[in-house]
Amino acid sequence: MSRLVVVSNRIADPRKPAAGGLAVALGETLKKTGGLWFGWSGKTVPDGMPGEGKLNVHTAGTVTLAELDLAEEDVDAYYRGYSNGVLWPVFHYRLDLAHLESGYLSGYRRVNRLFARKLAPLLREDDLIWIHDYHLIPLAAELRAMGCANRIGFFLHIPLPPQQILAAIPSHEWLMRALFAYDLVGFQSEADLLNFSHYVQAEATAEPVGVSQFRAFNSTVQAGTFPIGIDVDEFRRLGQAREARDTYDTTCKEYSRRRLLIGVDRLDYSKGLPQRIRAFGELLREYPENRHSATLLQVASPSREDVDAYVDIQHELESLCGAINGNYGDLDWMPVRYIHRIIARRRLPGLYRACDVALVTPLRDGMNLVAKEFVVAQDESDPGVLVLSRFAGAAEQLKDALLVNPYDIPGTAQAIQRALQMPLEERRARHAALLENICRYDVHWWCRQFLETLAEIR
Ligand code: ADQ
Repeated sequence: MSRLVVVSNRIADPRKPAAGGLAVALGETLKKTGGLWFGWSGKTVPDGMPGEGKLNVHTAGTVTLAELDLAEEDVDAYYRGYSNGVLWPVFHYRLDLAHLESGYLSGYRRVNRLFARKLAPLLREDDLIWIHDYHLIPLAAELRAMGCANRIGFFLHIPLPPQQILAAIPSHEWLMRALFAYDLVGFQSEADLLNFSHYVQAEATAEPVGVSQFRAFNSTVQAGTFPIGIDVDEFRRLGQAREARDTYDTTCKEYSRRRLLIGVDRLDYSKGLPQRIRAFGELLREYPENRHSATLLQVASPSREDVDAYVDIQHELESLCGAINGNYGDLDWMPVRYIHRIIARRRLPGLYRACDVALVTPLRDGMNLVAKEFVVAQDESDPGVLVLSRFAGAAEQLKDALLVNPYDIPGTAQAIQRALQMPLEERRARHAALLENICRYDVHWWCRQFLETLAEIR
């Protein structure tokens, strides 16, 4: 079995309890193969020179963690600038928020080259390399330029937009050509793969040569869909532990005579939070029986607060919640509880279980794991209902959720009303179907599926 080398923007120590499903799943394979995890430490070197970085290598059990400190100027251009100011908005279909005219590209290339330079000496001939996400698209091309002949796979955690949107990035051809340096490219959904296929046909005057093999830029690449899942067993274990049970008890007690709806997200403009709050307001307006009865608990964790668009969405959300509470709230009832904070992972299953409805309504999302976590946390004999955006990658798998168009505010309000009134039998049937899919395609399946496909490519 080859050693696995994982490269991602940030590293999570797989031994720490706060590590999510991804770290746990990758950690298992890394442990088995005595693997290496390489990424940015999240720290900057004071007065560091652009393109230079300090590498710290340490071991955690059988796994080696290699963390790179970066120069402040590089973090500005590579991370805040190009990754989060250009690629994130464009890949989430938001050209209006993208800083396309910026000069961040050179910093993005510089840091990818630095990653390659620091990683190359640590590599062995038969290592299997797995690179993650939009921060590192050109990394394989940089490694190839240094003579690396290893098998290299890439997984995109966020959506790939249609060709007409991608083509707005001035260097889109360079970016997409870089994908052809990989042996395998994985997407979250069929929609993303289709967009890739269209891009290749439209831009590269080339035909796909087979179901999953694409030819362009004088080379071929295998691409497929590998929808990411959650660690179901780990999440169930968390749900049985004391902290989750306490959270369940206190939440049930606090809202004893009320219906509870929940949203849990990073505070990001892709998550459709203002539209969701408006839909909840519409619910109270259109279906007055929910006044004094339904409460929306929205937890939004702080994210990328040094990027303007994120500050704007925060203000918009605060004012929307304030307006609804002002209009409909009463001495003994607040319609929206908005919490701008991260909730400890150990408490999440208890919180989800105490809620009647989850609102997972992103405008665009690679997958969305909250949808899957909510389903797993439910009591099977009396489960809550998932209202899910059709624009989340998860919608391709979770067809038994109530699928909504988050831009359609009255339509979403109607779906929420339906969720609140759904008879027990229908709730159970939908929940069972969702759970079956989520258990079958869990994060371990995803990890195995990708790595086996990569290892078998000729
Ligand atoms: P994210 O955009 O970060 O990830 P998502 O999949 O929704 O989104 O959530 C990741 C995790 O963060 C979940 O486990 C969730 O429980 C946790 N989380 C979110 N908000 C939280 C809060 N306020 N408090 C506590 N925990 C919170 C990217 C892509 C997604 C894709 C993942 C994995 O954008 O589409 O599903 O990667 O590939």
